[in-house]
Amino acid sequence: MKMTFRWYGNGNDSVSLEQIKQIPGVEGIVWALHNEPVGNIWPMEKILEIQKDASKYNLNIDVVESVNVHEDIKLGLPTRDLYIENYKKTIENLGKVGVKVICYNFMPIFDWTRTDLYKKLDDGSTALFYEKSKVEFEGVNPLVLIKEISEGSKGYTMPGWEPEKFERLEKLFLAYKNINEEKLWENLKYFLEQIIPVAELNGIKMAIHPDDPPWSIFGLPRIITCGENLERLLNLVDSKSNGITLCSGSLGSNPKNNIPDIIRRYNERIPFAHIRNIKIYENGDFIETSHRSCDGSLDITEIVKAFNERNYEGYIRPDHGRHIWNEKCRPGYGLYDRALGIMYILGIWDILEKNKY
Ligand code: DNO
Repeated sequence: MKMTFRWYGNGNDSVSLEQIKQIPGVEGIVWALHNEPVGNIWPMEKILEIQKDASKYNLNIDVVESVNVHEDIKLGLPTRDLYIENYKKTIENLGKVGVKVICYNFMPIFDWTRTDLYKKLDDGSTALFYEKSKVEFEGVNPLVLIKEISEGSKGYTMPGWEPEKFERLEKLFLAYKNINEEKLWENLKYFLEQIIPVAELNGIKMAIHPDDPPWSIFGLPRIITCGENLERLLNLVDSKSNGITLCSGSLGSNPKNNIPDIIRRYNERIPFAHIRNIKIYENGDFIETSHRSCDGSLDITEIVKAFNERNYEGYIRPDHGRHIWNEKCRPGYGLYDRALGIMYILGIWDILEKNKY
């Protein structure tokens, strides 16, 4: 297992590379060109800048999260071919600096969705929270809800919540009226059939991120939601470069998803994993907790064990953390709780390794 830490870039993150370097076990950053508009070719100069920054601290840049997929590709519009060509060129550029994994998602319009970014936990810390009744009722106005949530982000930008997308929200919703789950599968297949050979040639594994939460919201289709659909994804293009980002917290918010089982089954096609815990309430609401198993509903020990049993050699990162010790940071992406998460994951891993011999 190779430990990594998500970093948003100089001037765009409350956490510095120097701090990341001092977290035990971290070998690389998980990065992206966050200011590059979706659909553009990522310029070589900007990629090289990140490489230069990271190499000062001897951190690798093997994992990119995310090269986002333009909505026209997900919608299957005629303009998709242009954006797919651009995507291929970005893959080639990333291959030139030795990137090994590209995380992406295929969620229509919205990436990860929460209703409260600073919900108080019993210990006084705050964390990301999803309240079903705020999202899942007839007549919900996504525009109002999303505006309200982003305004509550205390000025930090959030990955997948690019403001320019929300200016086109009404038009996008109209366009998705013609897209059901099967059509979305078709559009994903079309995309993968073109980009996977390019990824193969460049030594890169594409790793799709599960939908978060893993069910339809605002009437939009969502397909990367469960073990069965992950298998369907893997079979769309049978290549080691067509893989999964195993995100425990995203898949895990549906209690029917057995995460250790999914890991044991597909580990060879999981080049990258996000590990975090969530506490699911009886009514289906959920909140992100510390990584520790007993603090949430997911058995993180069992999840790490499943990776360990398979001698997992892919990349792992702790996922969202709580906001603790008065840290001022991007929602879910502070230093302290994610660093604690790393120590917990590595602690479990080390014991399991020791017990092997
Ligand atoms: C949120 C993240 C997601 C994730 C994308 C991957 O914190 O987990 O935005 O990066 O869905 O494409």
